Amino acid sequence: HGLHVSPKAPQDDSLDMVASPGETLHYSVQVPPQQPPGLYWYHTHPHGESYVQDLDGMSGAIVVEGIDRYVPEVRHMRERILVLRDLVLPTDATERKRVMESVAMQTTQCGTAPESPERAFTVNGNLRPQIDISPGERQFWRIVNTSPDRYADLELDSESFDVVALDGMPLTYHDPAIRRRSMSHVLVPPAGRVEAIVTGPPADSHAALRSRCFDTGPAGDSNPAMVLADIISAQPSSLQVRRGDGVAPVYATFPPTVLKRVEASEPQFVVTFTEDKQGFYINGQKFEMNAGPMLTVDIGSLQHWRVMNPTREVHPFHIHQVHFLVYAVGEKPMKDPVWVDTVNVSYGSSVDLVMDFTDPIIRGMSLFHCHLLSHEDKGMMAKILFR
Ligand SMILES: [Cu+2]
Repeated sequence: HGLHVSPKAPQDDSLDMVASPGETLHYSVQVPPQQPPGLYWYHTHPHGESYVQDLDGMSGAIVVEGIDRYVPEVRHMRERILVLRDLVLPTDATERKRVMESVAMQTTQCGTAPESPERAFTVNGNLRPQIDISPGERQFWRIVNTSPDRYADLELDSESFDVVALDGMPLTYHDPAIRRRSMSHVLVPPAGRVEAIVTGPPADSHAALRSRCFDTGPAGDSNPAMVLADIISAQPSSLQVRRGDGVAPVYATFPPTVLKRVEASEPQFVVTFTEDKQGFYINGQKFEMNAGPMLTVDIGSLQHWRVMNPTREVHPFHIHQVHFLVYAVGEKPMKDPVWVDTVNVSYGSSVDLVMDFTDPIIRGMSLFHCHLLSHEDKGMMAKILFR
């Protein structure tokens, strides 16, 4: 997920490489030198089964090394990889209450979603683990939300996240003037990642990593606030400072005039998410395994896309093989545009994107879809041919 690699077998082919029971698949993925270094992940992608397989845990984190070329200070920090997964709440009422209480799950209605919660987040497989950090210590946290459909609106009690990368993309990668961004909370949609520097709270304070209530809309699933982990004051640990590899960082800057021209142009393609009792659709079409591509794009271009969500619930938009710049929400310009590979599209709203189709490595048949995997399974996906 998120790698700028070929969509052709035996690489990132999500269409034809499906292992039947007893079968073995052999992948050989060539990650290019220009891949932005950061946190990525992998998960199975069989249309119709993606949701249950991801929920069952068929996924894992991938680190593309080299982020310290862009943010050298992380060489001096303890690094943690935090994989968020789901624990399905027990059906037994007493057990269910016990689990909900153990993570201090919000019991009042969260947002406009009327249903009661079904899951709790785990961190590296544990419900509400403890994370050690000494007062004032700075640690480098790399967090991936592998949930098939839960949003993690992450927050620290004590302070802000010093964000250095989103979706594997260092903030500085497209703009050397930006190094880090202080954020009081970070919305990590299903499949999203955040990499941030976190500072240890004072010794006498109780602090936690939390997920805030996120409003998924009147037709959405309940996504209540809960504690993900307790942050425990610990003695400073001895740390071996990692050495850099001596490779200079590469930047991929687009001239501001070029980006502005694309942003100001009419959308070259509009993605509209819709749903009804029979299924989920992109531009009125339900995904068909044997159908041709919904569109073909020629490699070498930046394109303005708009993603519209007229439904009554949120949908996270994702496209394979590329990152895109999110620069407007509800057709209003964003103060701090971000390069990501997965973006939430709020209900009754839209996002405007600059798609980066410049890298010839992505040639082949690819996919874009809603990353609520039950929606993808029920048709909210389409093919795109990179030519
Ligand atoms: Cu969706």
